[in-house]
Amino acid sequence: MSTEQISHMFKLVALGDGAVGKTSCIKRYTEDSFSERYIMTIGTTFAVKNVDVEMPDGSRVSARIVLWDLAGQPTYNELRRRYMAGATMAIIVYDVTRPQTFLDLGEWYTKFITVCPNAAVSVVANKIDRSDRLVPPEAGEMISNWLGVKHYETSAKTGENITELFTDLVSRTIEKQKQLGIDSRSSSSKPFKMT
Ligand SMILES: Nc1nc2c(ncn2[C@@H]2O[C@H](COP(=O)(O)OP(=O)(O)O)[C@@H](O)[C@H]2O)c(=O)[nH]1
Ligand SMILES: [Mg+2]
Repeated sequence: MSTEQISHMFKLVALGDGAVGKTSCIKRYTEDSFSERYIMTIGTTFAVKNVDVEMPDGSRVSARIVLWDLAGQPTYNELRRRYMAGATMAIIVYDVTRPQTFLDLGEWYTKFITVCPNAAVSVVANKIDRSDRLVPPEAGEMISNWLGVKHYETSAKTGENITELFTDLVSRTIEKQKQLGIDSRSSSSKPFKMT
């Protein structure tokens, strides 16, 4: 896909507790790779992915997603707010083997939606390949109904549902921006802008 054909540009942020698999989901999606080792990188890293999505009306749209991955858990509200600012979509990830990461979802959601009220959000139950799963699928369904967001069950390790998760977010973002009357074509959006 050449740059000229990209019609939309979006910023995505990955949220959720430490070690739930945020970096792994992004790596699986952008590089189709996975590492068992847990590497805590310092600062914010970016990945870029061009996608071609089919919209509900059958039309095809090309978009570029800039995926923001914040290493570590920001203690300062201001840093977290800057990281989230301008995002049109977010994944809020939890680890199905650690219930506490599920319990923390609501707080992540509130923090994000306060900064980006119009963004498309998906809650992600990650590590479903593991046999020591503790959080059942019903719990994820419940919270997604409660928050009014979509819910995906994924494994960054096997790649299950990873592409579906991101592709769906892009088409929902395009729909949402259309409804809001926002021109999200690349000439007018600034996914690298820090406020
Ligand atoms: N079994 C399994 N392990 C995973 C999965 N996703 C991430 N991990 C592992 O969980 C650890 C933390 O992953 P990472 O992506 O760095 O988490 P982050 O801190 O949220 O970015 C690493 O050891 C990964 O290999 C998954 O879907 N399945
Ligand atoms: Mg990470």
